[in-house]
Amino acid sequence: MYFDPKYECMNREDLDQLKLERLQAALTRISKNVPFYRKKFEELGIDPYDFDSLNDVSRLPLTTKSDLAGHAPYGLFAVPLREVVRLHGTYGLKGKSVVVGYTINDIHRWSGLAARVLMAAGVTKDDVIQVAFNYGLSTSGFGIHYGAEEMGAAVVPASSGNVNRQISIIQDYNVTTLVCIPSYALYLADRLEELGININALALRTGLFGEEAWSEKTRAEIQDRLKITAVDSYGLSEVMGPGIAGECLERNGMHINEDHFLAEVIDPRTLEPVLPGQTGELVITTLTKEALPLVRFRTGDLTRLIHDPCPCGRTFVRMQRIQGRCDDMLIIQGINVFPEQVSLILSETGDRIPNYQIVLEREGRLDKATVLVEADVLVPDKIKEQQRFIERVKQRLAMDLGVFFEVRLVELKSMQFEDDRIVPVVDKRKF
Ligand code: DLL
Repeated sequence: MYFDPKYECMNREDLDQLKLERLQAALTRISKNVPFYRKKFEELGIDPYDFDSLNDVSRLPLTTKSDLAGHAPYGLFAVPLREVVRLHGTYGLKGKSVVVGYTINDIHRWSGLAARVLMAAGVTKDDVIQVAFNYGLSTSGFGIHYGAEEMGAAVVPASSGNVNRQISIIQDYNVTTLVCIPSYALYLADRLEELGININALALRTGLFGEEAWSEKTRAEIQDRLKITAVDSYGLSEVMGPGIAGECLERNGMHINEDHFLAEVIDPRTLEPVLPGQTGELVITTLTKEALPLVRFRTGDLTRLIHDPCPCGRTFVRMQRIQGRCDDMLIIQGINVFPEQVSLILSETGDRIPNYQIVLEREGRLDKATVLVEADVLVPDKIKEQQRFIERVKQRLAMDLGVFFEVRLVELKSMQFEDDRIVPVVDKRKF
């Protein structure tokens, strides 16, 4: 039973007491086992053994993606590697990876939380769940997969891509629940229509979506086209993966699994907490993670917390759907991409970093990414050389980032400028 009213419907006072106790235990464990944090606590005069109020959380140090990348692969782990049973990864910064690890207890908790998110979305153990997220280093596929198994549902690990195969699986396995990025759901809907498949004859009834920004308009369209209830869910690899927050059937904000994650919203410029209910950057402290516990991790995601009671009875605070990013991270086809990755690849493929611009559009339902690169001189005898350069850049982008980019050599004047400077990213997508 993963709808766990004992926790999910706890009264605020008891919940805050539980969070405080878990935070105290986490901080003492972290201070003992992670030199990076021990040093930070000492510098800030924080005694983790004497931390007795949730109001003091804003005194704790913030953690950034760069901290994780700077200590990669295992420098921030709080357990020895022999206790780690799973590793996933995501891009750090400055060409480095972030490695995230889990003990067996972490995996059990993660599965339980992913199951909770699925159940809040109305999924039951009688459902057949098609997971069309990436499996592999990404946390997305495995996170939901284990959650689905944990709650006793039947899970089909379809993984992403190959729309016709996805459709055959939906039909042949009597799939009731689709899990993917929202733009892909609309792509599937288009393809189903093109193939003349009667949606009403399918067993689909629920969709759990996430990994990229979407809107109420997109939700309405998915629900209407696929005849399902479409529910939003949120997570990020550094903190755990999917399972951090998810909507209930009220579909008015995602309940944060507060018994395992302490959420705050800060102003990304001043780093001070915003007033209750205001929009800012979501910051998360893990309360129960063993292998890679994080203190006040800056997610880069913009949202606001909704404290009003939810008619579903869950008392966990809700976060509004993600409003955007406060850094330059792009999400293309559900994959996180930093412009600096593109610049690094361009510099490694040529002999310097050329002037370039990333252009993002929607082609049909899916994201289309193009890199415009300034061509030195478009002279006929250089055409072959330029063609080779384009192919090499395309290949590197696809292999290193997992995203297919068009690459076009253009004259500088055809790029978009603002105040005499090239706009690094022109995002024409509408969510
Ligand atoms: O996207 C984990 C996940 C998978 C969440 C499946 C939900 C469903 P990452 O690849 O590390 O992990 O990407 C994390 O994706 O910081 C957000 O910017 C974005 N993101 C995740 N969920 C949503 C959402 C997974 N529901 C980054 N709406 C996060 C908007 C989302 N953006």
